[in-house]
Amino acid sequence: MKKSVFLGAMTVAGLAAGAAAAGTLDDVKARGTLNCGVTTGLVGFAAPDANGVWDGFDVGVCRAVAAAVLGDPMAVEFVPTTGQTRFTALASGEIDLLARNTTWTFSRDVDLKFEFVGVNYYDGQGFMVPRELGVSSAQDLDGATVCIQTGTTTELNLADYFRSNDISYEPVPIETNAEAQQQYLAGACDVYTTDASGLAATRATFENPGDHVLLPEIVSKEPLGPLVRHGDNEWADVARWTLNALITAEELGVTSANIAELSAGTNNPEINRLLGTEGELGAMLGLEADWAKNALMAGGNYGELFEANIGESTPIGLARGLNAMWTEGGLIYSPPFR
Ligand SMILES: N[C@@H](CCC(=O)N[C@@H](CS)C(=O)NCC(=O)O)C(=O)O
Repeated sequence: MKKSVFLGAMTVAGLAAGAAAAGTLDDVKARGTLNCGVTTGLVGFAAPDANGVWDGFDVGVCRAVAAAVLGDPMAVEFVPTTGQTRFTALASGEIDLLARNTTWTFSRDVDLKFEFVGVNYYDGQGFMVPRELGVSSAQDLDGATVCIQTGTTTELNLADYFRSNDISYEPVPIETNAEAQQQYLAGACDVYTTDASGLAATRATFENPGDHVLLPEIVSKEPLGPLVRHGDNEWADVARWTLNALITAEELGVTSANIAELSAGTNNPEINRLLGTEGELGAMLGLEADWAKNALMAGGNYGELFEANIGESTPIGLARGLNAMWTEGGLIYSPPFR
């Protein structure tokens, strides 16, 4: 009797520790699919295409991880999440990985107990207004109504910015980007504020993007990256080094076009370790030797993913800026593959 009570308590403690204790890497392998939390839809970052297939820069992270672990970039169950629901989805084990323009902050790490495995987009918060308002600076927004997504850093930064500049505003709280877009275009708010990349992505879907301006002020740091649960270290390693593989591949010039040729072996030892023809990096992660090759074949290296989904040749038109490689004056940098 005593023993069964003790075992019962153990089970509850085990559950409370979440899926992390069991090891998400094993769970994903056993399930054969990756449950990846994304946005409810933000074109360029994560949205279903005309055929209902999820596509985008954050989706590319999910597909790379699925390819690294399961050898199949399509073995992903996409779970749409809002600013509010994303953290519960991850904490409860409903998703294995959250790849949803989520800002790495102190409290999300330390208090909510998540582990950010890197940064895939260095961003900052901006403001969009209709051109006809004639506003040219955020300083001119005194008294404005502002559409803002709840459960986001945006909400907190907005309060900080207006307070420290001694200007007032009226928040119009909304749940999703689609709703924000609708409300903003209907004139329910004068201003839409969110991550600058999100503003560019949203504006690109407008009928007349030129009727809307992004104000020059960037009022925060928003390092956006994928995250997992605390204490799930092997799984965190897989996600972290998959992202690092995409970054290192760009640095080393490994692309979709040459990867088949390079994975036959090269005279560059780091390329060989990355692509699994030398060393045991895959086995150290609990994966096949060609894990990074599979991840790269899913959508190309970091720069290819950027250009194809959100880069200057897309309607979203984002410059690399801070997201250029460190060798090009940006912040994108991976530790070495050795
Ligand atoms: N980076 C901020 C904001 C993230 C956020 O919610 N961004 C919006 C606008 S870019 C979004 O992704 N919306 C997509 C959706 O509603 O599903 C955070 O982590 O709190």
